[in-house]
Amino acid sequence: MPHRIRISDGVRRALDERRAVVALETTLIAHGLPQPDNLEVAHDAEALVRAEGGVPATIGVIAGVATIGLDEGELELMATTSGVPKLSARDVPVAAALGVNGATTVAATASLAAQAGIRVFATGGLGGVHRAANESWDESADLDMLARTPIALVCSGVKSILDVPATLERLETLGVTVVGWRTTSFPGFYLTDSGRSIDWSVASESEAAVVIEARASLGAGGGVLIANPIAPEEQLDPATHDRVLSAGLTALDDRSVRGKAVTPFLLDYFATATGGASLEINKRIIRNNARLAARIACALAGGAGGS
Ligand code: PSU
Ligand code: MN
Repeated sequence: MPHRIRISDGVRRALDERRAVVALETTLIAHGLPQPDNLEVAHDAEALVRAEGGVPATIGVIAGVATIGLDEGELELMATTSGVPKLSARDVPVAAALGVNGATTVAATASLAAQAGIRVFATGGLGGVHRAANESWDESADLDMLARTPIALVCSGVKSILDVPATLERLETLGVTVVGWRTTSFPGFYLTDSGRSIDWSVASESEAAVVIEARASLGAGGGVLIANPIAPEEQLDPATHDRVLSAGLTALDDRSVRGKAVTPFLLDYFATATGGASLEINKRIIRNNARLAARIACALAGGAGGS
């Protein structure tokens, strides 16, 4: 049998020693951010996890092997090779069979991380329900995977290019535990507050760890979403945000952009229309979430979750 999953030595050791490990995804590197910012952020996220005493496990598919803990060369490959396919969970087996490289989405990364025994995962934004999904049926596999996978995902909500209220409804239906980091306002990625509220918040890393532990102990399986907003003074100016979003959605319609191309188109539209401001916020969000995820993983590893 070929080896389908490879765990790097460093990550393997950390897991054996029950140290804090944080999973990181590669779709945001290969498809979510432009060069050279993508590689810079990938490095920063790993360094921030290490600075908190954790071990980063960036996940992707390398020559058909699902790799937990990419090395420097593999990270560079994800960031600089054009045409690396975006792999959701359903695509990973095909990439494995064909022996190709691929960047893993939240859904694919969460599934692989949990299989390796990793409990905490950081990203920028979760995939969600697209606008007009009632006609297109376009809902990210991230949501269903989070419902089925025992992992805690630290993110800053979903981008406003998606349907935020519908995404929250689906998370409820799917039984994903959602808690805000020191807030009951659901973050709106570029914005501190999406305008939607959530029921629960946690006030500390150890409180987050206790929620994660409780979810695991109660035997329901499934994941926890920890929603970490960008600070109000660092968010995109809300008026600018609203203006760019509505212009971007119009441009989308005018040019009949659909399917997988929607997100890259709108992200690029935002970056251009805000003179790069949205990109800087995107990068900051990923760094913040990596740092918080590491702190929570340390609290879990240190027994703050009780076990
Ligand atoms: N949201 C972002 N940036 C991203 C993504 C989501 O703000 O790069 C990526 C993540 O990897 C996520 C994926 O898992 O897009 C969702 O894609 P889809 O909607 O095709 O499931
Ligand atoms: Mn989709």
